[in-house]
Amino acid sequence: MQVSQPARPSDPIYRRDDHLSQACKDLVSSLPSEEGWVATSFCLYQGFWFPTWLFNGVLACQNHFQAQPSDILLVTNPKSGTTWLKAILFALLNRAKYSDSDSKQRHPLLTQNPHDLVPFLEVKLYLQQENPDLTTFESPRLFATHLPYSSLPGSVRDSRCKLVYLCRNPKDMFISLWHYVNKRRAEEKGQIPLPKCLDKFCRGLSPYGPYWDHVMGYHKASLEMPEQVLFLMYEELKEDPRVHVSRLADFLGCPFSDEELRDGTVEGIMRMCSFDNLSSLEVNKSGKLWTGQENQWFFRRGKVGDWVNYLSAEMADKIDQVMEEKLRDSGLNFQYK
Ligand code: PAP
Repeated sequence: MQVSQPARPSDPIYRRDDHLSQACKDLVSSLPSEEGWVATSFCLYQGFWFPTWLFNGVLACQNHFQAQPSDILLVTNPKSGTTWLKAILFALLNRAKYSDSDSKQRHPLLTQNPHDLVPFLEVKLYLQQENPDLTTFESPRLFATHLPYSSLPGSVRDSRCKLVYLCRNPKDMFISLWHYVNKRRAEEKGQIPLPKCLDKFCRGLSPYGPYWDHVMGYHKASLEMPEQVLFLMYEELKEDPRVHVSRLADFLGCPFSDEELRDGTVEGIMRMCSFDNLSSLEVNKSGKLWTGQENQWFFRRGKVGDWVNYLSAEMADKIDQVMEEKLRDSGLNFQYK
């Protein structure tokens, strides 16, 4: 197993892989591996690059998660707007509970980070425990995952539960990832150089990458099974939240009533989940996740097109070209350049 840096007991879990079970160690050592972006390496598993520290969670989730038909799974490639969509889905599904002004003030999103309200399967529940007890989750259960479509636990496809996929312009996603990775690296390692990262990204070497295969897997599934998979784009959600949050509500079988459409319920959800609101809350300024990551790392700028501040024209072209080549024939194109 290739590990870029020996683990220290004080390192957070995402910089170590000494917690891996023997079965995971055996698997990982049999897989092609490459230097990771933070500390542990990436391993090519089922056609995608996974950070090795996650393998306990990935395998346990694939082996043990039993999806129910009423489950809702939020899926993203990292840095595509996961935190935002977690907040929106939570607020949407629980809107009846927090509709009057008293209960609005007790809204869980005001005091808890969206990652604590909507847990990841392989990055939390199945990483903490091999077979966690999920019976305390109320139906419809709301979970998140970054797993590629082809690597989802079999029960997800068999149960026909709902999947909501959020996709983001690859250049903004890449820049967001680069910033985030730098926060997770040990101080003495310094920043990972942007050109080095770009080169890896364009070779498909990013967490859960290749990015294009991740996106295409869910896009294809959404075309084949529109009742089961909804494909959304971060930029469209920003541009026209009313339309896309309504689409989301329709897809989940909880459409907005005429009264809700008139009384500003949709706008209220978007206000609650806005970058400005969430990032200004004390919990998101000072809190931490179970992994030790700071909640504020999930709120950087939340803008469309921020990549222009970091990528040269040549670097941007490199991403455009690889995306164009890989997505040709897929029917999917990123209008938000
Ligand atoms: P994850 O996949 O690791 O959970 P994710 O939430 O997808 O992370 O990525 C964070 C990005 O979403 C950040 O983008 P940026 O680096 O380009 O700024 C973050 O700012 C953005 N984000 C977080 N919350 C919101 C929000 N409420 N509205 C819009 N964007 C948001």
